[in-house]
Amino acid sequence: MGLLIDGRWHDQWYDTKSTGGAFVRTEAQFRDRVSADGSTPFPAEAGRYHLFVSLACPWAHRTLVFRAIKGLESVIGVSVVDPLMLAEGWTFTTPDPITGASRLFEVYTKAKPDYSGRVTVPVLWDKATNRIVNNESAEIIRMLNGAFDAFTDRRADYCPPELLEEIDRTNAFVYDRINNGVYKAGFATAQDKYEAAFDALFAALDELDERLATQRWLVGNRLTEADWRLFTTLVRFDAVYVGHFKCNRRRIADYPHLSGYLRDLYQTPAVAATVDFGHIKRHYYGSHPTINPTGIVPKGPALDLDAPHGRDRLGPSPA
Ligand SMILES: N[C@@H](CCC(=O)N[C@@H](CS)C(=O)NCC(=O)O)C(=O)O
Repeated sequence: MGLLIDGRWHDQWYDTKSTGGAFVRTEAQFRDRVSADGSTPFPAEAGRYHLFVSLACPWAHRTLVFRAIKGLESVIGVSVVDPLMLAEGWTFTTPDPITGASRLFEVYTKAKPDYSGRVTVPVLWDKATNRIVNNESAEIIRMLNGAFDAFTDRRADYCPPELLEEIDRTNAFVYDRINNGVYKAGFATAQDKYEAAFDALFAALDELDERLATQRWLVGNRLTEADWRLFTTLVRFDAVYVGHFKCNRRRIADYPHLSGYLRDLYQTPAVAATVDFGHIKRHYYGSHPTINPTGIVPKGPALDLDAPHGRDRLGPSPA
């Protein structure tokens, strides 16, 4: 775990001292866009763009879900980093064939030799210019949703304009309380910061469970981006966040509606193949020695995400 300063790697853990024990996520720095109409320096093309992901990371997982549900597997390539993130940050088990890098920070310095900041996944890479287009998952999934429709027959729009405002509002709530909420609980180094994140997280899960009692999806009674952004946290919850991040008031399996909702999303065509519990568990339990010094990976829990979800009666199935 570390970061680049003026293009040089420094091995250091997150600084929570300056924030009284609270974990504060930093902003991604590469924020360009791929455009369908060529209005940006990165026009949509088949075979030109490449994703660097960890199968463990919930933010990177969003981009894999969108690549899968939009049928872009042959349009956008993927390199997967090793599950463990230790002294050199994310590394490749064997050198990456696209860039020749053996550590993800080399991909960042190839794009920007004097880069300063965290070296995070996901990364959307442009093979034509050897540049990073974007390293913010929220923006990458918007591009995958809309910019590559000329290259796929799966053109469902997960951010329809008439629902955008409500999607953005739901995303902001889910991001703060749930997606980032589990990290705020897990990476806190002060009891009060942990408890505040814990309370906010479970209040939000209770609220969503109630909402999902009468509707199949979070927004507008159709499957949208908001559901996928919640999915990547829910699917890790019982396997990792309950134990490793101490988010243990209850499991997703104990929620009457969130549990079926999670199975519904998991069973959407092409999605289960994006979920790798081996990587997920090895990464979290093995990469945070301050939280789990032995690195022992728990064998459980037994999960059955293929069980019937019974939610068809509440709304339309995915397009
Ligand atoms: N804003 C980023 C956050 C990505 C992120 O924090 N990824 C984590 C993995 S789950 C990471 O690469 N962390 C490495 C680090 O912070 O040094 C996004 O959503 O794309």
